[in-house]
Amino acid sequence: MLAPRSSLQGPHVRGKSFTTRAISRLLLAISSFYTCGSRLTKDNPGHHLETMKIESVTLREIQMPLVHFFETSFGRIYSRRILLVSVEADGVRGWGECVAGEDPYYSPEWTETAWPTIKHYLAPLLMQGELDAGRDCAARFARVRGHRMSKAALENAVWDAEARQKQIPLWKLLGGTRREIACGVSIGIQDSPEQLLGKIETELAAGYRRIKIKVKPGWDLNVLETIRARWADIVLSVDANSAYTLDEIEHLRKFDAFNLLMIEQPLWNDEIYLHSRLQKSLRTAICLDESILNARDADFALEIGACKIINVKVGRVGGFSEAKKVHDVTARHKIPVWCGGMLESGIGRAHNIALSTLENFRLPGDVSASKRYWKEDIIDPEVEVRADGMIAISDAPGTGYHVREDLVKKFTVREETFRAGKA
Ligand code: OSB
Ligand code: MG
Repeated sequence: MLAPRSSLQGPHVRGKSFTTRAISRLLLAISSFYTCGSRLTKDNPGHHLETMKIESVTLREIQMPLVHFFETSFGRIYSRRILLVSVEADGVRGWGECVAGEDPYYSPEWTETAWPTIKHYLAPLLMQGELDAGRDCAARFARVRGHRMSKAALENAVWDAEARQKQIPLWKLLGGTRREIACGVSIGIQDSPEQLLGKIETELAAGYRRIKIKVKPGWDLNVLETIRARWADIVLSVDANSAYTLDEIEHLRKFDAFNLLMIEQPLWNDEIYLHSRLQKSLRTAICLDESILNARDADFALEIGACKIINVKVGRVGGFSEAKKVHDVTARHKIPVWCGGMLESGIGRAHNIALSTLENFRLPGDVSASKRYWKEDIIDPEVEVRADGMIAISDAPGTGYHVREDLVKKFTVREETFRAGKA
């Protein structure tokens, strides 16, 4: 649109017929609209600039032992099997992490479904022709139903590459504004309440701004009693990972006695409506995690009063573009969101940090320091949380964290590369 504008400004425009001049004016108006548009998006550069060609996708499985086991209402794990993807586009490399678990317990997707889904469907779709930007991936993948964590791994790698290509921070490309983000911790079910108290003590001393504990029948009210007896005022929440049913409503009402910031996903993972029934009889805010798979779900949940807070996990909703939409829906409903975690390596963690800079991420996320999970994380620097419980946001291009390919290589147990045109 710039070319017509400069020619319209030339002398040859004068002396043309009325109609030609009217058309010229119209073109001028349109072109200055676009010029103005570019100026308005200066903080969000790169819109309608260049395209990207994804030349190859590399899939790797890494295995990393956790520093401490992690137990939820669906089981305990000691180490992680993580799928990493990297994409090559016009000489830059972008990284993404698939947050699917080792088992199909948190979600139907798991490590072994993600690999062939990416290999046979998503990677070939991604390499078909050019892309404008990371935000175009969702439409590319639309024909494949579900498999959101696999889609997110690829889409986020493209956003990562796009930010590096444009030499701007990923958080800015996403539309973030925060220069530091607040951190909480998620503490799993332990062998004993004493062990749990010890963990909480450590995390409070480290400065974390919100403690979340995992609960299930038999490890809930008794544990909350013990915690509140010791720390009456800390910001505390619980996550049930769908461990209860509506028959336990009287039991769940007893959680109201503990001044909790929220109760996360108390009921079925695939239910929203029944949470609205529960929310009506609880004072404690319900936060939905597993139930929210996209922005429509969030809109529905908020419209019927199924929750007062939403946990956004970029993998669960299928990538950064859908996560942004969920964020925008919640802002419209004036309810806060926070960024959930999936025991990510540094690559997924860095992406969670970038997402958490969006305005409506108003509560501390499950975005905590690398050293809580790993003896050695695969990024440099590792994610560090300051003594005031905040993570400082880097101004460096991309995520601001460098992927340590030597360590990735050391932890890799299988690897495969797919190239454009060879699907
Ligand atoms: O429900 O938030 C959850 C970990 C795996 C699966 C589900 C959940 C979690 C966590 C851990 O709570 C959060 C973290 O990464 O620290
Ligand atoms: Mg949860």
